[in-house]
Amino acid sequence: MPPTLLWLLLAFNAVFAQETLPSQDNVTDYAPATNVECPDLSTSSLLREWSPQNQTLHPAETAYVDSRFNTTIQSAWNEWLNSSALGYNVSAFQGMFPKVGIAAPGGGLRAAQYALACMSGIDARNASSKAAGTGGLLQTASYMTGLSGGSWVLGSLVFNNWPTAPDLVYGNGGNLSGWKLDLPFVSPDGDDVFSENNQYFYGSILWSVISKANQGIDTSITDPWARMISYHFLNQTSRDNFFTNSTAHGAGQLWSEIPNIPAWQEKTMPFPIVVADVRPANDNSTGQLGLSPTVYEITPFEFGSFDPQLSTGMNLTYVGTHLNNGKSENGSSCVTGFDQAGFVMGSSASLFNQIFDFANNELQSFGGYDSQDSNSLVYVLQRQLRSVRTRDDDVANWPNPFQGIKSSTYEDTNSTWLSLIDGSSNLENVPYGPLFVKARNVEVIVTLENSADDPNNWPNGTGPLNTALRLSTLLRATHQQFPPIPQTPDDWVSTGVRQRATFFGCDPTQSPPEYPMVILLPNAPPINGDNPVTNSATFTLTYPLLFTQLLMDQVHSNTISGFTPNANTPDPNFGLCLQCAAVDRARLKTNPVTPRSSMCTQCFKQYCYDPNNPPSESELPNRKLIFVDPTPLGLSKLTGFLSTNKFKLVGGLIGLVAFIAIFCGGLIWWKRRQDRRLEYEEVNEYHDDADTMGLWRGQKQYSDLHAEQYELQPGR
Ligand SMILES: *[C@@H]1O[C@H](CO)[C@@H](O)[C@H](O)[C@H]1NC(C)=O
Ligand SMILES: *[C@@H]1O[C@H](CO)[C@@H](O)[C@H](O)[C@H]1NC(C)=O
Ligand SMILES: *[C@@H]1O[C@H](CO)[C@@H](O)[C@H](O)[C@H]1NC(C)=O
Ligand SMILES: *[C@@H]1O[C@H](CO)[C@@H](O)[C@H](O)[C@H]1NC(C)=O
Ligand SMILES: *[C@@H]1O[C@H](CO)[C@@H](O)[C@H](O)[C@H]1NC(C)=O
Ligand SMILES: *[C@@H]1O[C@H](CO)[C@@H](O)[C@H](O)[C@H]1NC(C)=O
Ligand SMILES: *[C@@H]1O[C@H](CO)[C@@H](O)[C@H](O)[C@H]1NC(C)=O
Ligand SMILES: *[C@@H]1O[C@H](CO)[C@@H](O)[C@H](O)[C@H]1NC(C)=O
Ligand SMILES: *[C@@H]1O[C@H](CO)[C@@H](O)[C@H](O)[C@H]1NC(C)=O
Ligand SMILES: *[C@@H]1O[C@H](CO)[C@@H](O)[C@H](O)[C@H]1NC(C)=O
Ligand SMILES: *[C@@H]1O[C@H](CO)[C@@H](O)[C@H](O)[C@H]1NC(C)=O
Ligand SMILES: CC(=O)N[C@H]1CO[C@H](CO)[C@@H](O)[C@@H]1O
Repeated sequence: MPPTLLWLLLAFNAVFAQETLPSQDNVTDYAPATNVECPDLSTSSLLREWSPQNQTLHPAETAYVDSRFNTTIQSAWNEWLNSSALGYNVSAFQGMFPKVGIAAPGGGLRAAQYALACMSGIDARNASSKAAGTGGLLQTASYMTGLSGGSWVLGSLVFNNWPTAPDLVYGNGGNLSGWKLDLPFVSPDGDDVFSENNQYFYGSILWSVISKANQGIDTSITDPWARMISYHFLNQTSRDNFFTNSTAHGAGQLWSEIPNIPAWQEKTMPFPIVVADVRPANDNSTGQLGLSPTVYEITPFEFGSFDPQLSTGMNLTYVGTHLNNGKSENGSSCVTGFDQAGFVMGSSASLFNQIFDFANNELQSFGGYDSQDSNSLVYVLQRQLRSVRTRDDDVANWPNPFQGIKSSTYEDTNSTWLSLIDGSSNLENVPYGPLFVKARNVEVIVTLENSADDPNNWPNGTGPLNTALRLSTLLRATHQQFPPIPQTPDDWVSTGVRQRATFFGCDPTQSPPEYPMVILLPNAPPINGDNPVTNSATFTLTYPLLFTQLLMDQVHSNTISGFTPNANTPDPNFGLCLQCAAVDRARLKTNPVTPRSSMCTQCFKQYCYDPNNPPSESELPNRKLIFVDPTPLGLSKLTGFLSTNKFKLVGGLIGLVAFIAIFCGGLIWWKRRQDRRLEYEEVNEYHDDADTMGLWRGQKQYSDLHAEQYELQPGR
């Protein structure tokens, strides 16, 4: 038994041994309020339904997007575009600029950092981006979507008042404390989970989750996960107060309260949307999700979907309320405060399902263990996998507000609960769906693509290809179509489009255009031939500061540089070329149509993907594909242990699984106690296990390793 894992498992006992919960703090603000008077449902509905043929946006969304477009965004375009160099008379566009959306894909902390650095490369507030001509695109965005790790950067920007990238990630010495990614998610005080500080941390997290469970709301592994995310991505947590109960650590910050944030009121932020998938109730499989289940979106106003089968939005303020046919199951009583920012981000990043599948497969594929240590590790993990699998503890539990709605088309119309899972579960790792909704009329989609598709964690088009397929089959009537792209991952690789900025959909044939312009800003090896540090593994959950700095700088440099064919130097015209791509749709709205300028025509030859004349990877020489860890001494003891034991698992994965093991045990125990109020008795069969493993057994009748150690006994 590896000592570290054992400590992790033991930590729970210590946490739960402390029975009395003092209530002097506000991490309990994580608990939703359950007995809130519902609005008068006879005059107003919490649900907004539309037909697929006649989609409507929430009026408050339209109001925000329009008024931002007419004010802030107009000046942003005028400040960004270098009209003389572009060869356009920008005034002739008469303010009919394209509507821009930005998509931040999933991929854990790599994705969050990549998206942030890439955004900094197109941010007018960054001097070098501004000088390169790329800085300014960010300010034109009407929408931004995020999924999984991409939802963390989105939520973090929004709830910290839309700061610059360096202020957000490193802190500003004032009210922003940085992401603190050098503090491990799982055990922020270091490998010794028994340390006083780690114990405080687990205690505070569990206290939050328990306060939610106390309201009678089903919790799951996503809840402690959501709380851990909040310590890094929401404000209120600094290095000084990390291990204290002196602030709420992000608890109580609600997605529906985004409109109170100053940057919203000043209209400096795009309209934020988080994407999550669902495992439908009738889907028994534990493997890959298909493309047909509903894809959900969470805006500051609604939880819902524009997928034709649902076409309904639920008032986000009341989203914890279980509705049946639009009526509260609890009469006039509703739930508020369920839409915790951390929980929204945690739901979108609820990838435990995949982790367990992955871990299970990986573990099974390791046949001959020679060390006793690895045997017991595998043994413990497998028991955890079993205990989690059957209980829906690996999903985010959302009360279904759509029960009884759209009964002829909606697959979860009979479900009381929705099992939300990671937004990438259907292989659409880029949160494109909301941006293609016809009613939103987005004309330019900027993709901060850093999906870890190939073995070196570089993207290979898997996400866009799956979205294109979903759009052209299930969503034909309700969504715009994807522009032409290489048709297989192999083609994405051989054309090189995944390794440098590429514009898709440059030459639509219809008016209005049959698809938006898609600008791809992919995670790629440094153009100068340096070793890459930006393709770290998705499950790496600790980044030493130096690592973060190198990653941010490499991404920044690639983002502002474009590429020069057959060379390792930046393209001095890339800034202008990005402007050409972003503004191109405006030409088509003038009467007569403004011809493309010669500058932009030249740019498009280099950066547009033309399916009839595809480019080649060979134009991108000397690119190094293999990740080189810039901070090898920064490895945690746990990772070190695993590498010496030759576990070829994705970095950090085991740490995460161990963490999950801890919390699942406690949560399952807690939930059962809540639900049934029965006593537990240790099963003799497991006594011996526990003894050989040296597990702590206190004076209580139960230990809290995990539920399999107990059997329900009828209450005495
Ligand atoms: C579309 O929906 C809106 C809002 O529900 C409604 O006002 C309008 O009449 C509908 N239009 C059509 C053509 O059905
Ligand atoms: C924004 O401008 C458009 C076009 O000028 C106009 O139709 C619309 O009413 C304006 N919206 C707001 C909220 O000002
Ligand atoms: C506009 O582009 C020209 C030519 O590339 C360049 O010399 C000039 O500095 C640019 N102006 C601004 C404001 O970026
Ligand atoms: C640019 O367009 C505006 C508005 O159409 C027009 O008034 C102006 O004369 C144009 N400028 C040039 C140099 O063509
Ligand atoms: C601009 O980006 C560079 C590279 O990441 C960074 O070093 C610099 O601090 C940034 N400046 C601002 C003002 O954000
Ligand atoms: C932290 O976030 C909350 C909610 O968005 C906000 O009210 C508060 O002002 C923020 N604090 C700082 C220091 O940014
Ligand atoms: C915060 O409260 C929880 C729950 O009572 C407790 O377990 C934890 O130790 C507390 N942290 C500190 C620093 O007191
Ligand atoms: C789901 O699995 C259970 C047990 O394996 C089986 O009894 C049930 O019929 C399955 N349901 C569906 C809809 O496949
Ligand atoms: C949610 O419902 C409340 C009460 O009816 C209402 O005041 C609020 O505007 C609604 N919010 C949205 C986003 O529709
Ligand atoms: C919902 O339940 C009804 C009644 O049991 C059944 O007829 C219907 O097929 C179910 N719908 C779905 C989508 O499962
Ligand atoms: C592309 O990525 C998928 C996973 O997303 C992987 O299975 C496949 O092998 C990759 N193909 C290439 C050519 O990189
Ligand atoms: C400062 C503050 O708002 N403290 C509150 C924290 O939460 C407890 C109850 O959970 C309240 O009593 C405090 O007023």
